[in-house]
Amino acid sequence: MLKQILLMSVLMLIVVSFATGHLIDEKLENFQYNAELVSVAPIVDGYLDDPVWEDILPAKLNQEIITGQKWQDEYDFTGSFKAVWRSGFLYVAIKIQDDQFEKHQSKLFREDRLILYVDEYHFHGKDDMHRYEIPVGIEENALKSSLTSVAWANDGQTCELRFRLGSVASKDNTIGFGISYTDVDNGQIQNKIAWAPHDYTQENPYLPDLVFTARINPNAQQKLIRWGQIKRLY
Ligand SMILES: [Ca+2]
Ligand SMILES: [Ca+2]
Ligand SMILES: [Ca+2]
Repeated sequence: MLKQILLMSVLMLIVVSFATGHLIDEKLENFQYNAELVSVAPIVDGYLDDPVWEDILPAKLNQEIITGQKWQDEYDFTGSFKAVWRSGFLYVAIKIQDDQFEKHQSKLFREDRLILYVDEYHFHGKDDMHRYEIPVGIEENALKSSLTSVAWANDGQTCELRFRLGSVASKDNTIGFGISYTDVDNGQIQNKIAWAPHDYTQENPYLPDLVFTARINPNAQQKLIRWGQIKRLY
């Protein structure tokens, strides 16, 4: 019985620390991305010409998370992402410029790659969440995980991702979300550049917030026009 009580209180402690987790880290306060609900989902083909991306604000990958310094070297790397949601899916568009792309190497650690974290239940700890390592130019479809599609275009300079999140993607809900680029130049890791606040490093166990926002009514019946159909008319 005592054992059970002890176990219960340990569990309670864990739940409480998870629940207040996002308040622990001051750097991450007021740092979030608002993913907006859209009436037409983008086509996940790697090309960012879907009309839906035009009105969406980008967030920059400009924090070096090995040193904790602000990333300044735009010749070496620049990157940004946008995100929207629709019908239980989160869509992410990524733009990358790298002075030296390292693709299709025999070893993953020699490849330029994106690292994404998705914490659907907003625990804000990196230990128990989905982590995706996506080498530049490597496409995936129908993955077993919640990341269902990965598509690249423009020689690895643009990428689109689709996550199946079900009811987690609903108005005003918040998830933990991390995105960074591991820049390998000359066969060696040079930098890890993330979307993160100033002073943030990879040792930080907490993730920034991504909030599902909706200016349009998520339940209104929308006439679904796929951008792919529009594209074929041109
Ligand atoms: Ca597209
Ligand atoms: Ca580079
Ligand atoms: Ca590189």
